[in-house]
Amino acid sequence: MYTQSFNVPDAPDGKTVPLAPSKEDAALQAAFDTRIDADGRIEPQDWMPEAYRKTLVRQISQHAHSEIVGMLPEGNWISRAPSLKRKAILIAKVQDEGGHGLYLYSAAETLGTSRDQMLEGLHSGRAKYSSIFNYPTLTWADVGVIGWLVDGAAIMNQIPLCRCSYGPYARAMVRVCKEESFHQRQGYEALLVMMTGTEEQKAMVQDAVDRWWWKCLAMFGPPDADSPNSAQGMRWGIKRVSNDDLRQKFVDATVPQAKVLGVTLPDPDLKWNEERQHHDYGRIDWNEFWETVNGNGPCNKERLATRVKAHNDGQWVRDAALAHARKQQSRNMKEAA
Ligand code: BYC
Repeated sequence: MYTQSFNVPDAPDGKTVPLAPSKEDAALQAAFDTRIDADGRIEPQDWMPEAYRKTLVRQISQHAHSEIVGMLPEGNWISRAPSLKRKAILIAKVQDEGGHGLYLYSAAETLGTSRDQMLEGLHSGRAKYSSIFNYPTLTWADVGVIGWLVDGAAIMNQIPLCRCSYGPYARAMVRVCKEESFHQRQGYEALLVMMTGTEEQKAMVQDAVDRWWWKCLAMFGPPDADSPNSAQGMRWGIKRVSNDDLRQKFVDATVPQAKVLGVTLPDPDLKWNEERQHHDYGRIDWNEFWETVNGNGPCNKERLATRVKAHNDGQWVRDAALAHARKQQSRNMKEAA
């Protein structure tokens, strides 16, 4: 059976072969459950159930892929940034996203998967990455809106991951979140400046908000009732807050920010609900979300092609780094001999 880059042995009739748990496995499982129930951390050398390992590799590798594919829509604007200051900020941000990908691939590697395997999943189109990066960045205001809303949504989702039960993922997320916070602020600040500009600039910001708002709400994943991985992910302390609860937190946090900025969020049903003490919001287009997740969004093919080309073009760098490491190793061995 194929499940997001993994092969599990199939029985001849196509059903997965269940392995009978040994006594030792049962004791290890009990120790694992006790640690999870006590809100403890699992480290790479610890025993863990195969399903826990696979869930983590699935989530962390998808997350890593999102970071490096996320470099592309904004990277397109580096050469067109409106000033040296904005260009320097954008270069730093895009570089940070590359770094996040590296921390996350490293965290996933501690679970026994290789970077090559993960990248093969991405480049062949089998692995998922965040839906949000399959939309075009049409104007400079999109760069600001990605910082404000996309990174804002990412922070909302990622802060609870700093408390994930798997140690290397949780630790990687601490640094990622600090950097995402700068990303969100730089985006909001760029938009604030545009909103003090000409009518044309203000319209550009509003247009970008109109195009990105609903896509950002979908980023949190399907509604809890349609989220096959949520219950187990939360039981294991990988996910700490559900997709719908994070989405609600994001809406509640963003409404006042939009007011300060002077933009309208494109949802006629968006209003404060006194009883719930939260904002109500309209219906998300889940058909469009699934189309995009399944490879048919506006930019899926373009993003993947750019990513594969960048990887292939970088082959000589990997070859050179490897040759250098081999030379150094043999020199060290000669010196030690
Ligand atoms: N896009 O059962 P569910 C960033 C998939 S990087 C695509 O709820 P789960 C940034 C999901 O994978 C942002 N697919 O799953 C970077 C699952 O499919 P599989 C990335 C999505 O795992 C650069 C199926 O739908 N952040 O912000 O419990 C520049 C059912 O979903 C999406 C992370 O990756 C989506 N939006 O929850 C700027 C955070 N949503 O795997 C910004 C870490 C769902 O069963 N990941 N799917 O085939 C998570 O927190 C969780 O994996 C999710 C989904 C909340 C995304």
